[in-house]
Amino acid sequence: MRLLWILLSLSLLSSSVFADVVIQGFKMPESVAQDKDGNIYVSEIGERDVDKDGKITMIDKSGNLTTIVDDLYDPKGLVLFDNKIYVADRDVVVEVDIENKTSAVYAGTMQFPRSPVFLNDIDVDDKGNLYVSDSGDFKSTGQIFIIKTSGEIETIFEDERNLIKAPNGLLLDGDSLYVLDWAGEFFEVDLNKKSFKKIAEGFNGGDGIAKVKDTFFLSSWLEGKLYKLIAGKAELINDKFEAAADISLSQDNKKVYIPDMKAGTLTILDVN
Ligand SMILES: [Ca+2]
Ligand SMILES: [Ca+2]
Repeated sequence: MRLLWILLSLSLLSSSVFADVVIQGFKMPESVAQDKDGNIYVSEIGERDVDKDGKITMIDKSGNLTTIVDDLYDPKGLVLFDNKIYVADRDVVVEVDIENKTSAVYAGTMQFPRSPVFLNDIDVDDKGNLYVSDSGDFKSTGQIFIIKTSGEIETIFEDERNLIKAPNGLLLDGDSLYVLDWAGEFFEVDLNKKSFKKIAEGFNGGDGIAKVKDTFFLSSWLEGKLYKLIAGKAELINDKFEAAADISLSQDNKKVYIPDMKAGTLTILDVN
């Protein structure tokens, strides 16, 4: 796998027109993020509902793979902040110290105002407050929490009409929090007004969100698809995945990383 990645990297450098780079060998990869130095971190669930086989794997710039921690349950969404990784792991948020390769519970189940069932995606603001989605029963019991730097955890707004059923993908952009619902709808939450509106729909089994300027990339886990969304209009750009999970952008905004949970791969797609 390591050699394959290096070969692909070399071919990438030598060619301006290239196919997607696919890195193989992950066990149920769910989420991905790149740090400022170019290292890529992937969460791997391992076997579902099996504890202590969940991992965070680092891919460095040379293509070497290193296990950062391997004692997690079913890790999903991850985000980087201040040299640490925050990862949604079932009903807790775990803090991973990259340097020391250790993990510790950062937000425990009982700290949440309502017990989370299926914590899924996570994002962070510039102060270190974490936003985390709970997909609940994947039908109608989802919630979105903020974990403040003080340790206090709150639901971010009351969705009395239950319009957001099973929030999965989250993306923070200024005062907006974008939410991709497993039920297929895409929402923008105004964090100041604590109100939200629907931007688009039709992403059944929606999972990850990435954003470059006014262009969104949205994945459907159920349909194995990647969409581009501009001004509310969706365009299918790839339907070859088995289960396109929680996508993210490269630091230079030129590539989208797509973990395929069923295929066990990470695809690097040039979107420049
Ligand atoms: Ca597991
Ligand atoms: Ca997800």
